Amino acid sequence: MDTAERLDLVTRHTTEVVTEDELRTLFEDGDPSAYIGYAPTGEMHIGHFTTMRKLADFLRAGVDVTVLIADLHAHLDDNKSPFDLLDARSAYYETAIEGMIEAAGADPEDVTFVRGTDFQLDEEYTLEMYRMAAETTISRTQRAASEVVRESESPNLGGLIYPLMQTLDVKALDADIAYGGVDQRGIYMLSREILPDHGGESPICLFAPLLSGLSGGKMSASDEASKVNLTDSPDEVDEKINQAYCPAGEVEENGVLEYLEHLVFPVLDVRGDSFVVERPEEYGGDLTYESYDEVESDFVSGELHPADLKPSAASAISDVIDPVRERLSDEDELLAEAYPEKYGAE
Ligand code: TYR
Repeated sequence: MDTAERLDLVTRHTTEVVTEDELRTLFEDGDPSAYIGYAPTGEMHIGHFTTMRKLADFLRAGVDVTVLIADLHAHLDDNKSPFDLLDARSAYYETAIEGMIEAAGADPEDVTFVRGTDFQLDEEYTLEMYRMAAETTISRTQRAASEVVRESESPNLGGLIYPLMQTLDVKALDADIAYGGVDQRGIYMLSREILPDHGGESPICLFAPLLSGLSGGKMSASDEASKVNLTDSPDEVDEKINQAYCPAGEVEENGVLEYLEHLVFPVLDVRGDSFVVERPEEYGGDLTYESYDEVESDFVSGELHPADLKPSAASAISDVIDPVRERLSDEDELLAEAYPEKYGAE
């Protein structure tokens, strides 16, 4: 694969690359490495899968990939995960992420998994964190983390340490590329600014789009109807997609189309499959799509109606998440330990 092809693979379906020139130079110079971090908080859903799917592109483009299970971060962010659940949630995230990588057509064995506590308590790391704390203002740090860390009237100190540690992770993991959802932008822009003063290099950043919620607007962790969970049964997926905001001809905030564009088509592409919309003969019969753009253009022109799109989209989404669902269905105990309130014994 030449540099142009590798770059193409790595940057497709992203919202922003900071900067394209740096990325090109990196690929021309040798073997790049990338990392993505996840704080093991709530249950993983299809939004995570969309972001994760790119790891398959990285691997195919010859990029070394590390997944950081940022256990301490999950606690530092307003105690989203209680300290004594960090281990259980980390184990659940690891299993779910392996399932997603596999479902995306790559081998989870090719990815290195690391936990935050494996290295964030090292002396060198800790000392550098104190030095960073001495040199970075509260307002700059708060601004950087505002899209990630939970905000409240009286924020904990943990939310300020959080972005500093995320910055130090880039260096500790020796990553050339920091990859994540575009909500991570503020933090990594801070990293680009301050890491060179702390013995590291500014990371090249690659941001994935955040999917809209199925009810229109943002996806919400607490609104079950706003997203497809990885453990949802085909019937539940059907039901959620059927209820989803998907007005005829409208592309804006249309979660169903976004799922197709950012998850279903990239995965079908790897599997060499096309997307089929089943439609009664009287309405023109089945439609077969090789690319998302064709779907969008038929949807906008009115050739493809939401009532026909939804059931086919639901079954394609179900198909894509099926291997992850399978993997998790054998792991009752993992889920019960990670989320005792929802899955634990009464
Ligand atoms: N901020 C990420 C999230 O929102 C988690 C993360 C933590 C990412 C540490 C990278 C990192 O180094 O889930």
